[in-house]
Amino acid sequence: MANSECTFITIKPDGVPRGLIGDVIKSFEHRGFHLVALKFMQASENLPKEHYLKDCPFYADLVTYMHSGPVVAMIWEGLNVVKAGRVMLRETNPVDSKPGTIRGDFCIQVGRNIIHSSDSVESVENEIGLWSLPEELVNYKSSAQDWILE
Ligand code: IDP
Ligand code: MG
Repeated sequence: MANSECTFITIKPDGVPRGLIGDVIKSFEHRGFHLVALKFMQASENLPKEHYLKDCPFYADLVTYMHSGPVVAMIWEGLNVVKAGRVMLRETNPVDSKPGTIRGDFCIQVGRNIIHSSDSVESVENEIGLWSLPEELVNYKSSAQDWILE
């Protein structure tokens, strides 16, 4: 069912000390998405190594960045949430992201772009498995959903 589509969102290690956890969560909450798992954690070096593709030129820096401090790993559920999440983040390089988007409002450099969002429905399952999020899943009904979807 499209309403139960999930995406994997991570507030990266720069987003945590910059005090952006609440703003990111607020964006998804206010949009009408449903939080179903949340974990505040320190990633091992291995996690970003497996998460990202080895062939990119900035791979080593990316791996270091992604385990340089705690992250907030989450699963958000809702209608078309994968696509909507990408639109809310906007471009990988914040300089190309308009104000009003998460990256357009909260960061300026591609190597410190504060947030990850799954880029396709196909990648969500792999990513949440890798980050051990399925064990954090909480199944509950929010009465707000009756007012968010017809
Ligand atoms: P995405 O996060 O928007 O899906 P990807 O192309 O999947 O972007 O790249 C993964 C992450 O790698 C980016 O979010 C960013 O942290 C980092 N990254 C991408 N391009 C560059 C770059 O040119 N220099 C440094 N880091 C980069
Ligand atoms: Mg990506």
